[in-house]
Amino acid sequence: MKSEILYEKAKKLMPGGVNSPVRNFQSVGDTPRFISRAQGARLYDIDGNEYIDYIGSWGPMILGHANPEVLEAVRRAAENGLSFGAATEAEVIMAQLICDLVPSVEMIRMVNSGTEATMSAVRAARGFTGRNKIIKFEGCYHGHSDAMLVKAGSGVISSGVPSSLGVTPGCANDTLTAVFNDIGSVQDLFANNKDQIAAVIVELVPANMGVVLPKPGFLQDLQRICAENAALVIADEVITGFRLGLGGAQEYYGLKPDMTAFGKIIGGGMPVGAYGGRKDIMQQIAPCGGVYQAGTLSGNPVAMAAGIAQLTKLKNNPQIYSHIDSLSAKFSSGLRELLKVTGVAATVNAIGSLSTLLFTEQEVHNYTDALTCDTKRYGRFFSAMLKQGIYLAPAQFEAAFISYSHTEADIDRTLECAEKALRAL
Ligand code: KE4
Repeated sequence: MKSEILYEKAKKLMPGGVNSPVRNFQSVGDTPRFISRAQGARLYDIDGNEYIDYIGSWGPMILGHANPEVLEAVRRAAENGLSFGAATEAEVIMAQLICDLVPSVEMIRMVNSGTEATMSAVRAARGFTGRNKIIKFEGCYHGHSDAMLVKAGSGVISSGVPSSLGVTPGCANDTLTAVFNDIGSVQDLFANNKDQIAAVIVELVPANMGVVLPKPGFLQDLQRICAENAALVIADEVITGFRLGLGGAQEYYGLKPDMTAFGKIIGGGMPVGAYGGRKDIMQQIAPCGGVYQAGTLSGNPVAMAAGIAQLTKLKNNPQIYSHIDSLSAKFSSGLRELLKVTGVAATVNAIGSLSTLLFTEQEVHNYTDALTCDTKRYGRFFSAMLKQGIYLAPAQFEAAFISYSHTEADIDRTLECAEKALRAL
């Protein structure tokens, strides 16, 4: 395969031959396919193989790849120049769009990735409260800034290293970890770190230990306990923002976080992140206040054009959400049916257009549950699906993303392939 040849060359030039660990198929024991182009719900690799794509660039491609309106907006913007390092109208339009669609966000700052968004939100929370400690949940992934790489999810779990080398004890000591869906673990941390906790950062629906659903009342209890302790809630909606609906997971669960981090969908496939929230907090950000944060390409006009086009399409066509959610429900219920008829020990966690097939006998409500998954078995399932032209996440602890370009026929075909793959396990 040309992919194999290119992979050998890539490995000599880049760690693991990739620019992001989850792409290198290590945890599924396969060879990464080098993608040449994508269209709608399809990926095409350099060997000419076609795949039904369930990654969607890890979430951004909610409309499907190469959406004509998004591409046209990028072309038009690019013809006017790629980057100015100066204020532009596009940033105002983007900021207005997000603030209109997410009521808890009164002010916002654009950055270039989800990592930058969460890292900056954490710094803002520390600056605003004058406190040092942060609570995160085991298995949640908030990007690769030092403070977040403690018992993190996504590629960190898949790499088998629960935390990263290179994160100093001083940094790690200020990151406390709680157990998702266990409100007592949060209460204990607040009791043992009185008046020291600046914020709790949480994926309202974790999707980096596989998809894990919040138990009824958990998020509401979390919000209440933070308020009682004068700590901020930072909702990491990098995946769920504009995915679970225009108002994201916070609208879905009726929450009002103090700050929210965004990424992925708001960039339409271009490098964009953002963080925002209460005006009194955001006013602490330079140049208004003493919390410094900056970025050469933040609010880049071409990236803004892509994000504005995608968000506008979503805003003007809310039926997109019922379409992707119903296809995803068909996918999840079909998988659950197949698990019954094949007797394979696995469980499906799903919400909206997100789902994960987790290869474990038990239910998965937190990080410890997720770690019972048979990742080797997932790897065999992944490879069997890939051979049939179905491109799932190349790691157990990720999500499958359905886009507006997927069809009923795609789901039917995927389920046929899944039956063959499950029976061959
Ligand atoms: P980025 O820095 O990768 O744009 O965003 C970091 C991030 C923050 N918060 C959440 C909830 C996230 O899921 C992510 C990144 N997601 C992973 C996939 N699980 C990106 C894929 C990758 O690391 O290559």
